[in-house]
Amino acid sequence: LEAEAAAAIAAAADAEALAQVTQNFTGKKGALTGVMKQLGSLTPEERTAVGKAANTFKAKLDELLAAKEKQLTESKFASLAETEFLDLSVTPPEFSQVRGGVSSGHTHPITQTQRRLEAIFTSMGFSIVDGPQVEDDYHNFGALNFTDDHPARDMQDTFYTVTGHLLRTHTSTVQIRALESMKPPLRIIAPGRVFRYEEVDASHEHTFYQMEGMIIDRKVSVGNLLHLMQTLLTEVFGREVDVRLRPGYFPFVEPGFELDMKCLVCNGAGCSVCKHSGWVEVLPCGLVHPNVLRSAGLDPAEWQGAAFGLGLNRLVMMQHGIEDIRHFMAGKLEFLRQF
Ligand code: FA5
Repeated sequence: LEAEAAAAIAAAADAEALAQVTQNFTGKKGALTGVMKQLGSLTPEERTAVGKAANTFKAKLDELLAAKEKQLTESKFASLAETEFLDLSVTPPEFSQVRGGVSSGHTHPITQTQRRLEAIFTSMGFSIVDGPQVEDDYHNFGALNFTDDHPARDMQDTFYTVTGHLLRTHTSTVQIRALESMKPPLRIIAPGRVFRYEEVDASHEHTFYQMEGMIIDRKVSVGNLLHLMQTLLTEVFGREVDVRLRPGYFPFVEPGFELDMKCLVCNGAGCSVCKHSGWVEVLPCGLVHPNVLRSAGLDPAEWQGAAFGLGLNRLVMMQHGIEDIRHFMAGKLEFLRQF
């Protein structure tokens, strides 16, 4: 029996074959099991002798099985190493098509436009300032002349945290932060991420980007504001674009305006981005409200301000003819590689 077992084990080519061999000897109907079953019908002396022999055989069998199993595992890994090793010096075919074989990443289309705008505004003497994304009611609303029961609070549906803070709904919070930390005259831009509890569709995201701009000086007019916005749009589009200016209401500006752009996704013909109106809201703006200046400790008789709040996602959509705002955060390389 021992020679038979040794031959069967040696012949087993893989783990399944080895399991079968084990079964053949020690399974329910196995050869060794058969021997053990007969022990009861033997004389006590025979039983001792056969029992002992059976135990020795079992020990030998286990030893052979274990050795074979080890050998099979080792040779399996050896062949895996042959067939499945990774040559890290090889350029994957998918990437070799990009930029002549060298794959390099690039910034997100929103970041690209943001950086261009930062360059043009810093060249005009603006500083880039930042503010927290988790804000308090005072910086998002109170200091911006929204009273507690102001209906305009509902214009921007807000995510609140359990600690009573909120996710800023606009970059206008940074107007207040800048007024707290800088001395006028000042010129700032504040690009950044904002959040609204919003039903998502082709032109609305819950998480999007704005770029705030503000100038505070002794004499600031609507003319200054229009010039700034014209510069901004010409820089991004490289040509004059069709815009329309309407009165707009925001508690922190007086007067306030909405600047709309002719929709460049459909060329004004009507699509889901412009809600079939042919126009897209991109640049609300106005002169800083005296109450905002006062709450920052500035005398409105001495200081004036102008501010705008650019919707960066929508601007970039107009720039590249992007038909759905959801592409920006979808993380799809097919989309991102186009820019
Ligand atoms: C504001 O957020 C004001 N803080 C803007 C402002 C600043 C006015 C300074 C006056 C002075 P509004 O809620 O309209 O305004 O948003 C500004 C822009 O952000 C919109 O024109 C639009 O382009 C963009 N926007 C608003 N909601 C969304 C959204 N859910 N998804 C994508 N873009 C949005």
